[in-house]
Amino acid sequence: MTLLEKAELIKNEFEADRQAAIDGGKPEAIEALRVTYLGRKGKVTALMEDLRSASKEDRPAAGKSVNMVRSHIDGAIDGLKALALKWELAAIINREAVDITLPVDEGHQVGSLHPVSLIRQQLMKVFRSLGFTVMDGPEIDFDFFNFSALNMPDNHPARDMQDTFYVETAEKMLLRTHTSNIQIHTMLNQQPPLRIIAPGRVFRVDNDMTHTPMFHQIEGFIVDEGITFAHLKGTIDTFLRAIFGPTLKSRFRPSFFPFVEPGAEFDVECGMCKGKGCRTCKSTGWIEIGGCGMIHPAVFEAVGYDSSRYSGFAFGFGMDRIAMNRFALPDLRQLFEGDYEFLGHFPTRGN
Ligand code: FA5
Repeated sequence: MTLLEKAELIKNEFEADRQAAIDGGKPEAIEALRVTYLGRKGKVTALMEDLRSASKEDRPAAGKSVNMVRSHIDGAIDGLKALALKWELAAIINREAVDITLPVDEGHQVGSLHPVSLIRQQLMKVFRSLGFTVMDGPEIDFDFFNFSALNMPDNHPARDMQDTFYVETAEKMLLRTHTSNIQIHTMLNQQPPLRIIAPGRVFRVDNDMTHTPMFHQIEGFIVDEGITFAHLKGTIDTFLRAIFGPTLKSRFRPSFFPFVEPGAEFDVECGMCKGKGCRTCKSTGWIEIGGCGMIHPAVFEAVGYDSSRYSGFAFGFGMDRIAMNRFALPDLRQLFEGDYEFLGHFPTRGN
């Protein structure tokens, strides 16, 4: 048999073996095939050795044909190796398949929402139904947005009401102490009418039963022609009754914030003692949950609004305080201790 014939025969044998290996579907058959043809003692290797002993005249034609068979088998084996990998992967997936229709293992507990998330979800639902747009703002901000533009220039004594974490940067930056910075960001970017709600994290150097260094506020404000304190009262009344129910006892107290005039603070009856007086409410029977008022003309001037045309109200409420009161928690810090047992008592979903 000539070398050319031998090469042709090996090619045909390979084709038959290849088909058998594919039909068998076993990855190990592919490796065996490679060894049979390309291994040290393989059929193609032997053919290459035969080529060395071919006569000078036969060598070019025989060499061409042997090389063609070799590269054909080489390429085919590479293809088969990729196929073998696919088979292996399919076998693993099959072996480790998860039957999602099986009942949940009794030992697993379903997570619940954090109390503050529950309150935020409920509040957002109410405010969306009242036509408010949700805004966000930076937690690390320039002094200007957190203080100066809110009618608290440098050295204003009201800055001491909110003990601040400063960030060491060339320009004066800080962790925002309240969500009121969003008032300024929004008003500088948009023209009235505005109806905005903005929940977010805020930070202060604070730590006791009703204060934590990180807490959550929800800022709300409306700017339009003809907005009055009655709109503010109506809005607060609506959203608090949605959280606490229609029998909620609450009160407005006159108070001072440089960015509103007049200003007020808002208290609800202490959820722990139902107004009788306890450690949590410092025997007053009330828990302060937020501040509010009519937006000060100086704020409108800082953002370029015409204060003779527009009026507006703003409020900033503590969502942790609302959660504390709603779920009758004696200490606000419980919300941030990550105690799985404690957190597991709350519903798994909001509304
Ligand atoms: C403010 O932060 C004002 N920006 C609110 C405001 C907005 C007034 C718009 C007028 C117009 P105050 O510092 O009182 O106000 O905080 C508001 C609420 O955040 C408090 O009533 C309380 O519910 C909550 N709060 C304040 N400090 C803490 C704290 N350290 N931990 C938890 N809640 C807090």
